[in-house]
Amino acid sequence: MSDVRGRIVEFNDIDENALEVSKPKGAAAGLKAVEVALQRAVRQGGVSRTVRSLYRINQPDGVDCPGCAWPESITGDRKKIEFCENGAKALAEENTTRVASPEWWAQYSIAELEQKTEYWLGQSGRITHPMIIREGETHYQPITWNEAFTTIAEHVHATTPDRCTFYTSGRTPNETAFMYQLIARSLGTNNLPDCSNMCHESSGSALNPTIGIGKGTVSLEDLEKAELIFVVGQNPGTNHPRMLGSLAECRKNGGKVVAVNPLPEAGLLRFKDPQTPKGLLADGERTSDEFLQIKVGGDLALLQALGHLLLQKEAEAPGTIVDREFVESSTLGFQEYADARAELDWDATLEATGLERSEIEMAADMLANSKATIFCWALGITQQPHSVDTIKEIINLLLLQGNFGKPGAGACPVRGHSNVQGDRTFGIWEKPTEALLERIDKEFGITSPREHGYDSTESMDAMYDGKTDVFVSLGGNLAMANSDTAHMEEGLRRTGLTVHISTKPNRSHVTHGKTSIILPTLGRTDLDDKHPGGMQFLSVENSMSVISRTQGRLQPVSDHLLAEPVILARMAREIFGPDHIVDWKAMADDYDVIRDHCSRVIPGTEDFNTRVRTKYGFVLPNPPRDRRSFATAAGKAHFTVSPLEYLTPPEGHLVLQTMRSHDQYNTTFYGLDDRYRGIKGGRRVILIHPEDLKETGFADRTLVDVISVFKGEERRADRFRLVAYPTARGCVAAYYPEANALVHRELVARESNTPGFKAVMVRFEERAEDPQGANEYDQEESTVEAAL
Ligand SMILES: Nc1nc2c(c(=O)[nH]1)N[C@H]1C(S)=C(S)[C@@H](COP(=O)(O)OP(=O)(O)OC[C@H]3O[C@@H](n4cnc5c(=O)[nH]c(N)nc54)[C@H](O)[C@@H]3O)O[C@H]1N2
Ligand SMILES: Nc1nc2c(c(=O)[nH]1)N[C@H]1C(S)=C(S)[C@@H](COP(=O)(O)OP(=O)(O)OC[C@H]3O[C@@H](n4cnc5c(=O)[nH]c(N)nc54)[C@H](O)[C@@H]3O)O[C@H]1N2
Ligand SMILES: [Mo]
Repeated sequence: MSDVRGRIVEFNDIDENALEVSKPKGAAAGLKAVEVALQRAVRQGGVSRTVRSLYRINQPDGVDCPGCAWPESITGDRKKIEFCENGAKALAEENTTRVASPEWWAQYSIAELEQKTEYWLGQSGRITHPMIIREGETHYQPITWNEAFTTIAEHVHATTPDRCTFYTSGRTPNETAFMYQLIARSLGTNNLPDCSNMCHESSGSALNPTIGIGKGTVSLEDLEKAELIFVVGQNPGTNHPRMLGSLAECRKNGGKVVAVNPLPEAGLLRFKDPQTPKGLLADGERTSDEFLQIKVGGDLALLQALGHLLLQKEAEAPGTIVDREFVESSTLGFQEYADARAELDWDATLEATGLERSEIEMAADMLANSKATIFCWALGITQQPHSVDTIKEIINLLLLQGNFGKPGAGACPVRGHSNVQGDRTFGIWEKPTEALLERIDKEFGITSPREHGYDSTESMDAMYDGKTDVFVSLGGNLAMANSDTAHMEEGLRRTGLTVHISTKPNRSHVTHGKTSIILPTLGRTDLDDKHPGGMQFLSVENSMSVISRTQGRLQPVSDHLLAEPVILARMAREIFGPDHIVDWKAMADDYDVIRDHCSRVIPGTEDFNTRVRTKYGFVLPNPPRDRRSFATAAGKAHFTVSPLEYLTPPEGHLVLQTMRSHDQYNTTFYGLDDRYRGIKGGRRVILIHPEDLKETGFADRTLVDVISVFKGEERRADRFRLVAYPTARGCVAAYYPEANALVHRELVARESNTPGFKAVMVRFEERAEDPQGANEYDQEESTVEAAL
C-alpha cells in the first residue's frame, strides 16, 4: 500500500464573471442545507468516509465538530444527528482525499502560489509530508521530520526567547495547547498570541473585571428556559447553526427572542429545523420576535438607552425592575451607574443606532417584563473600538435585573473556533496570571517568565520591525486572519524562520519567513493510534465550559503525518535536549500523562482522566452561574460607567463591517456562495443600502476600488462589486479576509487590542471594467466543480 492515500486535483483559471445576485433568503437551514452538506462531503472524501465521519460528530465517543464552539446537550440522550450543514462542510474539508503532496509542491513556485487565491490553495487538499523552503529557493521541498526539528532547534538556539513567537489557532485541543504553552514558558517567553486576540478578547476584557470570570455564565438548558434572549452582533444561521434549534426551543416554551443586527440575516428571521420532518417541509419557525436593524457600532448607545428606560420604569414603580436584594448583596457601583443613566440624549441615541425611539422602548418593555434574560453576542460586538465598553454595558443590564445564577439567565458570548475557550483555560495567554505561572512552575520545576508577551497585533508589529526570529503557528493562517494584510505579510517575510503546523496549504505558507517549514499534522477526524499504548483521544471545551473527549477514527491520507502532541514533544526535545526537566516523550506517548499534569495546574480539571471518560465529560466551575458569586478582587460584580460612543464616518465615507459568508470557515473557503444572502459565485462584493448607493452616484454592480481611511492614512483594496442590499443605512459589508487589507493595524478595540474588523471607514472609486472579468473569485467555483 502506498504511503499516501489520495490524489492531486488540478485546477485551471478560467476568466469569466460568474457573480450572481438574488434576493436574500428569509429562512435558514431546511432541506437545501442537508443536500449541500452531503454533496460537499461526498465530493471531498467519498461516500464511505463521509458516512463514517458524519455520524460520529458530537457523539459521546466521537469527534467534536471543528466547525464552531456551540455546545451539545449533556443531559439525556443526544440526537442521532448532532451536526449542521456547516459542520459537515468543515469535516468534509478535513476528510478530503485530495493531497498537496511533494509532487504538488514541486509543480508550483512560490511566485506562482502567490498568484493563487486562498480558495485555490485550500482546495488543493491535505499536506502529506514535512516541507521546507530556504532563503533563495523557489519551491518547498520535502524534508525528514528529524531534519525539520533540528533546523527549528538551531534557529531557536541562535536567538533569544523574546524573539520567538508561538501563535495558536482555536481548533487546537486542550492537551496540545497545554504542551504548547509549556514549550514557550520553558523557553522563557509569554509570546503566545492566539486567534482569540482577534475574536472574543473583548469579551474576556469586559467580563473578567466585572463578573470575575472571562467566560459566559449560561448552559445550553438555560437558553431553553429563558424568557427573553437578545442575539446581538451574531449570525447564527451561518456560524452557529445549531443555536437556531435552541432559539426555536426557547420560543416554543413561551420565551421571546430579539435580534440586533445591521443585516436581516436569514437565521435571525426563520429557521427550518433539518432534524425534524416538519422543519424540512414547512416554511419554518420564526427565530426572533423582534429584529432591530441597528447601525454598525450603535450597540453601546442602544444598551445605554435600555438601561435608562429600565431605571425610569423602576422610578415609576419601585421594586418592579431592579433586583434590589441581588444588587445590594452582590454588586458594587450601582448608584454611579444609575446616576450616569439618569439622563439620555435621545438625538444622539437615534443617530447612533439608526433605530426608531419606539423600537428601543419596545425592547425595554420586553426586558422589563422578563424575569430571566440572556444576552448572546459575537463579533458584531467584539470588533469595535468601543467593544469592551459595549460588553460591560450588557453586563450592567444583566446585573440590574439579577440575571446571574438563576435558570434561563446570564451572559453568553458565543465563541468561534471549536476550542478557542479551552486554549485559554489551558494556558494560551500572552498575559498569564501570576497564579497560573506559579502552578506551572511548581508542577514542572521551571521558572516561567513573568513579562507579558505579544498578542496577535503586537506580534505582527514585532515581525515587521525585525524583532522576531522564529514564528511558530499551531494551526491557523495569520497572514489572512490578521488586519493590515500587506503589513502582516511583510512581517512574516522578514522573520528568520516560520514554522506552520498545518493540515492544508494556506497564504501563511506562501508569504513565509526567510526559511519556512511546514509540519503536516493529523486533524480531528484522523485516527491517532501510533503510540505505545495504542489509540489516543484529546479533549475540548465548548462555549459553555463543558470539557469532553474528541477522537478521530479515519485512516489518515498519509503515513507521514504526526499528531500535534507528538510534533510538539519532538520539537521540545530537540530544543531542550533529552535531559530536560520536562518529560516531553511521556506526554506524547500517552496523553493521560498530559491530563494528569493539567489536573494539578488548571483549576477545575482535577481528576481529569476519570471525569473526561464519562459519557459527556464534565463542566468547569463557573462561580456566577453556580453560586451567584463573583471572583473579582472585591468579591462582588461591578457596574461600570462608560461614555456614549459610536462610529461617525468622515464626510463621503460609510462604515464597513467584514464578516463571513455561508461558504467559508474563517480563511478557508468551502465554495464561493453565500446562499442565505443571495450571493453566488463571487466574494469581492460590497453590500450597500440602495439609498446609500444612490448617494454614491454609482449603479448597482459597479466595479469599484475600496479606499479606507484611518489616522490620515489610506489603504486600498481593488475590484469589488457594489451590490444593493437591505443593510442598515450608512453601513456596508464585505467578506473577510478579502477586506482585511483595509483594516489599519492601529484600528483596535481599547483594552482588548482586538482589530476593529467591523469599524472601517471607506469610500469607493469606480474602476474600468476588466475585460477578463470582475474578480479573482468569479470563476473558481465552476473550475473546482469541473475538476471533479
Ligand atoms: N460556518 C462557519 N462557522 C463559523 C465560522 C466560519 O467562518 N464559518 N467562524 C467561527 C469563528 S472563529 C467565529 S469567531 C464565529 C463568528 O460568528 P459571528 O460573530 O456570527 O461572525 P461574523 O460573520 O463576523 O458575523 C458578525 C455578525 O454581526 C453583525 N454585525 C456587524 N457589525 C455589527 C454591529 O456593529 N452591531 C451588531 N449588533 N451587529 C453587527 C453582522 O451583520 C453579522 O451578522 O463563528 C464561528 N463559526
Ligand atoms: N476582517 C476580519 N478578520 C478576521 C475576523 C473577522 O471577522 N473579520 N475574524 C477573526 C477571528 S474571529 C478569528 S478566530 C481569526 C481566525 O484565524 P485563524 O484561526 O488563524 O484562521 P483559520 O482560517 O481558522 O485557520 C485555517 C488554517 O488552519 C489549519 N488547520 C485546520 N485544521 C487544523 C488542525 O486540526 N490542526 C492544525 N495544526 N492546523 C489546522 C489549516 O492549515 C488552515 O489553513 O480571524 C480573525 N480575522
Ligand atoms: Mo473567532
